[in-house]
Amino acid sequence: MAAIDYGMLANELQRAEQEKRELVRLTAKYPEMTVEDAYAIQERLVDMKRKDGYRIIGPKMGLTSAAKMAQMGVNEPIYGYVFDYMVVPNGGAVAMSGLIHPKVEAEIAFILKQDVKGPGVTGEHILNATEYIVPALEIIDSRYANFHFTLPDVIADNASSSRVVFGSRLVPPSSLELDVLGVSLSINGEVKAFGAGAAVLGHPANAIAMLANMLARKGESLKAGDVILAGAMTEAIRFAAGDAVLALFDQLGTVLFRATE
Ligand code: OOG
Ligand code: MG
Repeated sequence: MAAIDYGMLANELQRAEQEKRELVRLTAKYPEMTVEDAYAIQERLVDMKRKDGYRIIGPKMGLTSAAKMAQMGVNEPIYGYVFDYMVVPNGGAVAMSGLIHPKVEAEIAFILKQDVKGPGVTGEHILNATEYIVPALEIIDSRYANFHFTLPDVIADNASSSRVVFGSRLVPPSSLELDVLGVSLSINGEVKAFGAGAAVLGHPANAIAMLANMLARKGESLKAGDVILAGAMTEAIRFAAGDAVLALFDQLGTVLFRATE
C-alpha cells in the first residue's frame, strides 16, 4: 500500500482549486486514510495558502446539522479555515468562472472578543466570549467530482471552503435567541430552503464550543477577532450564473450576492 504523502496531496488539492478542476476523492486511492491523516493534509494546505500571503479570517465548522450530514452522507462535524481571499462583500458578485460547481448555504457566524481554549468549552462559554453575531452565506465548492467524498476527503479539502458573504448587521448575542432564529434562502425570489439555529447541534454556540474542543487536541485555541462560521442551518443549494441569492435572517437582516459568469 502506498504511504500517504501529505504535502503532495495538499498540493493536488491546492492546484485543483486554482485550476478549477475536479479531483477523484483521495480515499479512492488511499482507502486506509484516517481522519488524522486528513487533518494533516489540511494543515499542509492551510500552510501553503499562508505562504502565498493569504490570511485566515477564522476557522469554521461544517456538517453540524442533520440536513447537511444526510445530504453529504457523512456523520460527524468537521472544521476548516476561511481565508481573506474568499470574502465577497454583501451584495457583491460571485464569479462562476472562478469556481468548480459551487453550492450555497445559510449560516450564523460568531465574532469573538476573547480567546477560548478547550477542552471543556460549552455553548455558554462561547456566548460569553462572543462580541457579535453576524449572518452569512457560505459558498462551498468541493474539489471532488460531484461533491462525492467520505469524511477524510472533505477534511483534507479544507471542508469545501470557497467563498463567504457576511451580512452588514452585527448584533450582540445577549439580544438574540439563536436556537429559534430562522432563516430562508431564496434564489431569484423563490424560497429554496429554510432552517433555524437549533438545526446546528441544538444551538449554533454548541458548534463553536465543539470547534474549540476539537482544536484543543492539537493545542490550538479560538482567538479574539476570529470570525467563525457555525455550519449550515439548511442543506446546500446549487446556483448558476445570473442568479440572485438571498438569505433573510430573523433579526440579523439580509445577506445577498449575484452569481456572474
Ligand atoms: C462540506 C462543508 C460543510 C457546512 O456548513 O456544513 C459545511 C460540504 O458539504 O461540502 O461547510
Ligand atoms: Mg458551511
